[in-house]
Amino acid sequence: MTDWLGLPALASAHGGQIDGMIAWVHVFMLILFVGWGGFFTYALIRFRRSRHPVANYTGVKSHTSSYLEVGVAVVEAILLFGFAIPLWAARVDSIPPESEALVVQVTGEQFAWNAHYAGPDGVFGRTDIKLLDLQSNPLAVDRSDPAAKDDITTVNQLYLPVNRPIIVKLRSKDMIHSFGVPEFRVKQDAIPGLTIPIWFIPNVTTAEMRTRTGNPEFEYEIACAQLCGLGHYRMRGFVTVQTAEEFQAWMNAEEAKLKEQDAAGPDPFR
Ligand SMILES: [Cu+2]
Repeated sequence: MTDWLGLPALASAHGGQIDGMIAWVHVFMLILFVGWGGFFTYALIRFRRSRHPVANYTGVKSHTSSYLEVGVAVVEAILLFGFAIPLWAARVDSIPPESEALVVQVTGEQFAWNAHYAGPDGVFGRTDIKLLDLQSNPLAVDRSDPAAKDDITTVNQLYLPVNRPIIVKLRSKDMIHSFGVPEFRVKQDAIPGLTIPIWFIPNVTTAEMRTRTGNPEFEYEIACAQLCGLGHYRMRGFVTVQTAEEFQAWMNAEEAKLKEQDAAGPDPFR
């Protein structure tokens, strides 16, 4: 229904409402454009110099234009209070309980996206700034904390299960970045010092999307949507949306890797 907008393929549960809103705004703006354009043309002809050689300072006496302007304001109010604000409220107020969702901490930095999963215990392990190492431990996870032992971290790659609410807790290490995934109709600034939750339900797996778009290399892309420095253009991450089973298999494989590393003892090169 909103195909005519030419938006990126849709892959989240709430995205249809956003597209609907965008469509209404476009339709209304088209009506306004035609209306104002018509009025402008009418005024040019109706008040042409040959018919009105001398300016009339009294101006228009009819109230038609006032009524039209009130009409425009009413439609704008309907768009704002009837569509935009409720939609926004649903995004920022009705966050599902964390017990029903997958919670991922996503931390932006110049110029990468770091993801942190709590692992099977559902508890995010302690982080300690002293342990920060841009190469081996960009999130400064303290593996000596029992809750941190099963935590999974990735760089520029998110794995998400399909049809399950996802809560991304968005943070930034250095400056304002913006987490934008067009197919999910999600975009939120990451601000240093704040943890900002965003939530969505991805409802098309990467594999399905590859079939749908006919592009075997299709990937959901996290584009940094705030100019954040010289490397901004290469600040991109990818999201792989999987079935619940595939996602679990990925988690299990990561957990197995962590156990192996744990058994091998501390590795100074890790
Ligand atoms: Cu950025």
